[in-house]
Amino acid sequence: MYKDIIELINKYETIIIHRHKNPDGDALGSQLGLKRLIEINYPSKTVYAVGDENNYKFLGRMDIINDDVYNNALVFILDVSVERLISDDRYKLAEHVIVIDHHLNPADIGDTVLIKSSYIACAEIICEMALENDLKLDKKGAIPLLSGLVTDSGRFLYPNVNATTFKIAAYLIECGADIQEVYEMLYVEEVNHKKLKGYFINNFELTKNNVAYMKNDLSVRDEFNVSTFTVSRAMVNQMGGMKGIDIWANFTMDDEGLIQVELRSKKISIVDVARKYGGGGHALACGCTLKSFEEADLVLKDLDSLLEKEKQNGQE
Ligand SMILES: [Mn+2]
Repeated sequence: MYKDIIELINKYETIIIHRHKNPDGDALGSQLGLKRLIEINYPSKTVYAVGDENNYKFLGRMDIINDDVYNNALVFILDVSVERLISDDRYKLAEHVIVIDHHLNPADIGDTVLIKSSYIACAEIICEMALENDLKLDKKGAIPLLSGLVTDSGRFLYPNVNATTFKIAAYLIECGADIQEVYEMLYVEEVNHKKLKGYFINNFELTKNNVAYMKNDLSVRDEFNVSTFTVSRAMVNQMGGMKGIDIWANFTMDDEGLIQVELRSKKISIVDVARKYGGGGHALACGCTLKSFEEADLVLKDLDSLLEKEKQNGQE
């Protein structure tokens, strides 16, 4: 599969790299890392990275390009494989679209699709491709890729971290990425962000079988002066890492009055619950969107009964 992708890179002169909307460290890191990888190994090619920007833009800025750049171009779509989540839909103008992703959702887009759902980060797949094809990588490319690996593995804490994760990290450090520099860049916090964490730690509630949860209306976002995304995705793991709490859920109202749901689990797969409510993701980290906080109670009930079943199995 990597060979097919390398052949396609060889074939095209213009390469444009997309990824999901509201990029996280892995989406941007994979995108900027792949851009640099192609630039230094194929200096005759012109490579662009496009999409929306958010507070991760310190990793690198996006290119602004005209529609005609897509004529006869090769497009990569990284860290996402479903159409509605892709940032900048002009990828449709390209001649060939390659999707590289590590999420469980079945792809609904792409001429060449590479999904490795056991991989912790999309950056890990990009690095494996580089390694297997003896591509050169420098510090400028290694830093965003290591940022992707670090953020999607929760600083090497998440349960699916394995030997490969560390091999890839070692490779990136050998290529010049300084892990302290990366941590400094990623984890020095704003005061309001730190205080929001305190708010979560002090206010989460528990269901009967200890699903930890928070229901955040718009006042939380406003009080701490952060985005909905920060309250939702960035805070969910404040409820993790506690003895006796195996599942945690974060329900956050957005501007449209919908409830953004982030679900996490220590070991039991919860992705079927996310799917039941129209969402998806990974086995232990997934999400969905709900219409109301009443619906959130149904999700909590389903999660709680997973733990109830687990408890009964344990007693048998
Ligand atoms: Mn990812």
